[in-house]
Amino acid sequence: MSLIEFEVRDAVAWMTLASPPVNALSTALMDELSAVLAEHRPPEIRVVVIRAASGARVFSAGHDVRELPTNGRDPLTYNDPLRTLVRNVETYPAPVIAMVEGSVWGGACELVLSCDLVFAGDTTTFALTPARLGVPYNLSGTLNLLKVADMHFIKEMLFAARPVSATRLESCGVVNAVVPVDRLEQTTTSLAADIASASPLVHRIMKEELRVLSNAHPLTPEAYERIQALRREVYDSDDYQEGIRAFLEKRRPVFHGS
Ligand code: YXS
Repeated sequence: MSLIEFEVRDAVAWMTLASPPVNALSTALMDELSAVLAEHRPPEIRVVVIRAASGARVFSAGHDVRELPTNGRDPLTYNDPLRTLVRNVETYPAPVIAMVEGSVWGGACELVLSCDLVFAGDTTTFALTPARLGVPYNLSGTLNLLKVADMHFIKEMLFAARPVSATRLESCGVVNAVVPVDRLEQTTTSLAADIASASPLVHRIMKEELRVLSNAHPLTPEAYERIQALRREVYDSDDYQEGIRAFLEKRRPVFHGS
C-alpha cells in the first residue's frame, strides 16, 4: 500500500502523507517520499507541495519511535532516512512548499522546516519533543532552527517540548503564513501557480545558492568533536532508553539525567 499519494495539477506536484493513523515518519514512508521526489523533477514539475490529507488532525507524529535505535547508536546520523529525506527536499531543484494542517511533532518539524515555504492552517501546532523522549535532536535540524528562529524561541520549543501555535511561528518568521484551515489549500494553490509561472532555471539556481550560503558555517574539528561527544552522552544514556520505553509502554518517562 502506497504511503504517499501523488498528483500533478498544472506542473504542481502534490505529495500527500498517507500513513494512518498519525503519519509517523517510518523508513518506508520517508524512502517513498524521497523516491517520489527523485522520480518527478523539473521542468515538468515546477513546484512541489508536501501535505497531509485534508482534515488531518495530525500532520505527522514525527520519527517512528519504534524505529529509533536502542543500541547506543546516534539515532539521526547522515545516512538515516530522515536526514536523507531532508537533504532531498533541500536539494530538490525547484521550490517545495509545506502545506500544514494538523499537529506536527519532532522530526516532522524538521521535514516541514526543510521545505522552502511553509503555509499552515490556523489550528496547526508544532512541537519539538526530543526532551520528552530523552532523544538528542539532530544536529542539522538544530542548525536549521538557528537559521530561521531566534535563540530564546528555539530554547522554548526544545526545553518545554510542548505544542506551539503556527501563529507564533509566523510571528517569528518561521512560517510564511497562517490562514483559516478552510482556505489553506486555495491559498497554497494560488501561490504555487504564481511560482510555477516563473523561471524554473532561476528558481533552481537561487534555491541552491541560498542553501550553500546558509550552510556556510565554519565548524572547527574541535567544535564538531565536542558536539559529537555531547550527542553520544545522550544516546548512550539510560534516559534515552527510558524515553523510548516509556513511549512504547504509554506512560510518563522518569528521567534521572544519566
Ligand atoms: O497504540 P497504537 O499501536 O494504536 O499506536 C498509537 C501510537 O503509539 C502511535 N504513534 C507513533 N508510533 C510511532 N512513532 C510515533 N512518533 C508515534 N506517535 C504515535 O500511533 C497510534 C496512535 O497514537 P495516539 O493514540 O497517541 O494518538 P493521539 O491522536 O491520541 O495522539 C497523536 C499524537 C501525535 C499527539 C501522539 O501520538 C503523540 O504525542 N505522539 C508522539 C509525538 C512525538 O513526540 N514525536 C517525536 C518522535 S521522535 C522524533 O521525531 C525525533 C527523534 S526528534 O525527537 O529528535 O525530533
